Amino acid sequence: MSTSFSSPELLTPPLANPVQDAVATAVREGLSCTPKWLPAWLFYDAEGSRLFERITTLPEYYPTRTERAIFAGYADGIIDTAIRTWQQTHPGRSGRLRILELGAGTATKTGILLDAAVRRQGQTEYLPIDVSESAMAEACASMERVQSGVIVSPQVANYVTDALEIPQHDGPTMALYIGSSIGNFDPEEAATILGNLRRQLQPGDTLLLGTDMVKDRRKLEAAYNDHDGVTEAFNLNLLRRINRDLRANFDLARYRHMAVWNEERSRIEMHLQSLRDQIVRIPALNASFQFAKGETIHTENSYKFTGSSIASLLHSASYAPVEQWTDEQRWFAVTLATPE
Ligand code: AVI
Repeated sequence: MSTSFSSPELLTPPLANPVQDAVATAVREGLSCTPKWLPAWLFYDAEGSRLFERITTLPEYYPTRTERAIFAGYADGIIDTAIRTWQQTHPGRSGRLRILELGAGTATKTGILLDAAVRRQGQTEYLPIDVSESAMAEACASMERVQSGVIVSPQVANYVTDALEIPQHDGPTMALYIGSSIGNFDPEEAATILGNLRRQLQPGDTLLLGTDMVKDRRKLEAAYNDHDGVTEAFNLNLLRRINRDLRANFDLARYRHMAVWNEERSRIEMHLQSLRDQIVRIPALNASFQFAKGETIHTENSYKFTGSSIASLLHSASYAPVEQWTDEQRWFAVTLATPE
């Protein structure tokens, strides 16, 4: 059961900034639903971003290192195929490949592809697009420090909610959406994000999509229930963030982290489960929310893919697959696709 009720006697001053406004709207909406849920972007305050970086290095969390190994093994082939795809629609023309990325990349992963592009053509332009100005500044600084021959042109924009505007270019563009970030969206939202990007791409341009694949349940669940409790801390940090941003009084000791494989929907679901009946006050919303013992807040979906679900996602956003690279166990796939 969930109830929210307002307490007019506790009117508090308005929130300080647009991020807090967005947090307030999301929390009010999500905690008023049955079942309760919160959007996964709320994870990524400074502490949440730090915890996510730690997750990517955990022994149980195989996606980051598996994707990185695919890039390390096939970067030259990926760059070659992207250029060849463009040349097939522009016979006799040449032009430098530029690399665009949805989200601010890391030098350790995106850097492998940038290096391969620089090896092939001397220099390359890199256009990261991210909603967070600070994440972008950090990413650009590290990228320019490590990569010679890379010209970084960052753009701050919300590619999930807003249409994109990419500067014109006389040559191929390869757009990266890697790290299985697409997996954190429902299939309809995922098709919208790829469709918005698709409208900015020219014939012969390419999308490089990184997707985590369906595999043994134990392997999947272990990746989200690590031994050191880093994913648990990442999940619970959401409540700490709400306490800070909205002056709420969540007691973190009264919730437990849960991550389970939902086979029917092909996704890992993360939840925070209330360990007792309790009421949480959120003064910035003038509201209280009731939790029954055992009730959960659904905090994240992480979809896992098969060859055919990748093909149908691409098709739903009007892309045709060109080539795919995977690791030996087929735990992770990197697919190059072009506008249909
Ligand atoms: C960012 N994203 C692809 C991660 C994932 O695996 O879905 C976020 C994450 N959540 C818990 N662990 C990692």
